[in-house]
Formats: sequence, C-alpha cells, structure tokens
Amino acid sequence: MDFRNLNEDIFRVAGEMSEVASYLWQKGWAERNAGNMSVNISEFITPENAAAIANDNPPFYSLPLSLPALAGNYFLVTGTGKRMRDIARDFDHNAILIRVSDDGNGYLLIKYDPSQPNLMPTSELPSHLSIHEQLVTEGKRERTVVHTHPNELVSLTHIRDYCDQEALNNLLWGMHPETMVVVPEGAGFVPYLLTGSLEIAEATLQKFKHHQVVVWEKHGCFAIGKDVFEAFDLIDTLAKSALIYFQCRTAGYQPEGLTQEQLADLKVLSEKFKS
Ligand code: 2HA
Ligand code: ZN
Repeated sequence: MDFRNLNEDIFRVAGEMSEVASYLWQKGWAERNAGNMSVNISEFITPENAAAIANDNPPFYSLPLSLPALAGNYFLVTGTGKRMRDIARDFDHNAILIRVSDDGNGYLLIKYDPSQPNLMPTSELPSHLSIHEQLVTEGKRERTVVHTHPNELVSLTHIRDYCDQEALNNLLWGMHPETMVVVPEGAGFVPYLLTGSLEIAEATLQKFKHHQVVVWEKHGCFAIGKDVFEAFDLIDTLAKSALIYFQCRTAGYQPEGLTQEQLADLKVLSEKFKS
C-alpha cells in the first residue's frame, strides 16, 4: 500500500492526518477505534496518477446514497475499526484511498491490498461523503471532515439544559473570549440518533449549512476545515470552553461567564478577522 507516495501533496496530507490522529489520541478523545477522518484530495490527483490508479482495476462498493457532485473525486479516509494511535504510527495500513464512481453511487477502493481484506473505509463514510457532497455543491473551501469523541463536549450533552443549540453555544462562548473569535457561528447540535445511520448523516448535513462544527448528543462531534488542522482547532477550542466550565463546577462554583455585551464585542472582532 503505497498510495501516500502517489505525489508529494498526497504524502503531505497523509502526514497531516497522521499528526491530527496523534493529537486525538493524546487528548483522550479516541478510545479504541473511536473517530474517523476524510480528506478530499481530488485537486492533487494528476492525470498520470489517475491513469496509474485506473490500471489497477480497483474493486467497487455501492453506497446507500447518491453523490453526483463527488463523481470521480478521490478521498483519503481512515479505516473502519482502526485506532487513531495506529493511524498516527502507520498510516498506510490503517487508512485508504477511495475514488467515488463516475455515477456517484458507490466508490472504488484504490490500492486494494488482498493481504488486508478488512481494511475498509470508516463506518461513518455515509456522513463523511454526504458532508463532502454538500461542501462541493455549495462551492465551500473546506476539504476535510474530522469526527472524534471529545470528553468535555460529550459530557455537556449529558446535561439536558445544554441539549439545546442556543444554550450550548451561549455556555461555550461565555467560558473564554477566543471561543467567539474562533467559532463565531457556534456549533450545530444534533439530538441523539443511531450512529452510522442515514438519519444522523442527514441531520448533520443540515447543521453544516450554517456551522463548521456539529455536536452529536452523547457521542461526539464532527468538524470541517480547509485542512485537518483547522478542523481540529475548532473542536479543541470548543472542548477547552467545556473543560473550563467543568473545572469551575468541580471547584464548587458556577462560572460567571462573559456578559452578553462582552460577547457582542467579540462577535464584531471575529467579523473583522474574517474580512
Ligand atoms: O469510528 O467513532 O462513530 C468509530 C466512531 C463511530
Ligand atoms: Zn463516533
């Protein structure tokens, strides 16, 4: 499995995914096989790469959804059941290159290795690809999707009051000024649904129309970014706010939080950063 070596851009993206996989593990957000990542690398595939890949006659797998905007697109994705700590150490044996078929109804497993028949894309592939489909359709700049289980954010969604998007974001923004600056749209919130289902993929998609991070009740979160570092930073910033909240509570007091006026000033600041 040498798909990393197709060209130096793909080699770099694989390195970035390995680096973020190690952060997720070190953060304690990636127990066992928890979490998954995908990056749309179509822009880096040269005609020579595409021809070499086609010659390999890769196996085809159908998908329960149609992805017309992704027809022919290439993705690096983490493998199902694979550990983030193993992805960090040995990307080639724990991640895969796929190409969405020309009809958009399935994908081809590139550089399929018969000695590793269990190396298949993440169980959350329907969520990942439907998010990528929306990103491409809407002409968005983001090309990566990261899913992980941040303890701090999951803990918050065990509190009924914070299973409400507005309340959740007001709490997170209020815990640290940078949170409003880095995540001014806040997180989208998806109430509990079965993981890996089309229902959760659809609900997540709706939230990504207006947010870069989507929190799944009692499970974890998804983030999009132009690269995996941007997606990681968004989650890390929100998780820090949640941690500050719990540290205050553990110390025996209810945190004061920033005032609505202070938050409004920070929102103006975040808009300045964007322009
Ligand atoms: O990849 O995190 O949600 C395992 C999961 C499923
Ligand atoms: Zn998960």
